[in-house]
Amino acid sequence: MTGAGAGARDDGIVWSEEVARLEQQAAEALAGAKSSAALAEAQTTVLGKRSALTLAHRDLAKLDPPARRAAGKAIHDAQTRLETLAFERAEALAAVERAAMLERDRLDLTEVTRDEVRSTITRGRLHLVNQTRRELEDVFIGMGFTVAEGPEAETDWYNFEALNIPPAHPARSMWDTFYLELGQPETVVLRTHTSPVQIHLMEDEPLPIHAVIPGRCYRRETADARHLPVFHQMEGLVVDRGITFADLAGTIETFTTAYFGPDIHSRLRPGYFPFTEPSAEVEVTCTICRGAGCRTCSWTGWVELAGCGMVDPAVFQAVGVDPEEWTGFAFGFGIDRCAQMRHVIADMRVLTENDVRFSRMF
Ligand code: FA5
Repeated sequence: MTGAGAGARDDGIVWSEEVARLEQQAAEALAGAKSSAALAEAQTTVLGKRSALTLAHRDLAKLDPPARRAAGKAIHDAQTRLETLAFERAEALAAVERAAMLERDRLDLTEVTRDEVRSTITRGRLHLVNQTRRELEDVFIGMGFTVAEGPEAETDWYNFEALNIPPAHPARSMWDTFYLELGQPETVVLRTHTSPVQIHLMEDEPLPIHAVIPGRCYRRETADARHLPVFHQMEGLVVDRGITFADLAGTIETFTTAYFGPDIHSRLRPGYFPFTEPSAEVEVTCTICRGAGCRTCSWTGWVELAGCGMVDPAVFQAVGVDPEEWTGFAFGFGIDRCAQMRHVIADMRVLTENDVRFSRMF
């Protein structure tokens, strides 16, 4: 037995004695381990690839077939018994260690004064995105808007078709969509934006409408400094008589000044959305680099906060609103994006990490 230092022998009795001796040594090493870490080490030594018992297998080739079988079985049985022993020892040690940990972590409140408790326990708070959603709601409520909600799972009709995006319309590629396995294939989606709630409101509510709709949206997108696959938008919809683009521009300007303060530079750029005409994008100077260009703003100096525009007559027709009598505007702000620019957060992904050191900053 090379591993056991016994040399090549074919004497079955010597083999079984040697295996018994190795098993005894190994069992003592396992039983003597005082912690889970020490046990893991002992297991590697006595049962691992380089253990004496494993190496003993190598010498079996030198034995006669009957002696080889007997010795092989003796080694295998010894290893099985040692594995059981190691398992039982691991359970016993884990129980002792768990009990010690509980004892260590136990709070003895009888020894803590009320002031000490106050100084160690901090109050929880809303996540920054929820704080921002509430702040945006407050600004719009102050401007005369009501707050509405809508479903996160939508049919294709609400998310796309009623918004003037028929099947196979090229604009569908603007939104990488998660489809749910419900009904006919590709008929139910996780909403890609809050705009379908415009349709629900026009179907369900009497006109005029002045509403904002906060909510979660989903897109098959890889997260990066400005994008998350699950994010939040604040939709706005105004339908009334005599509404013009000037009302939209004034509303956006009032909102950005109220939320970001008078020093922020914002602008409207021409944009395209199938459900608004004309359409625009709302941008602000990147607060990370103050317009100089950085990774967050893709070196443009500007960050897009929202899409907006005048409600397209095709959308009014889809819900039976007379476009001769009513006009309106709509917008969709990214809530996470607003929080990012307002609080100068270089990478939006921190919003999903739930690191309390970050949460405590707000
Ligand atoms: C839309 O979703 C349109 N529904 C907006 C709209 C509403 C236009 C009403 C006209 C009328 P867009 O895909 O550009 O448009 O998204 C609007 C805003 O949501 C963006 O400006 C950005 O602030 C935010 N946003 C979009 N995708 C993400 C994302 N993956 N992660 C975080 N924020 C996002």
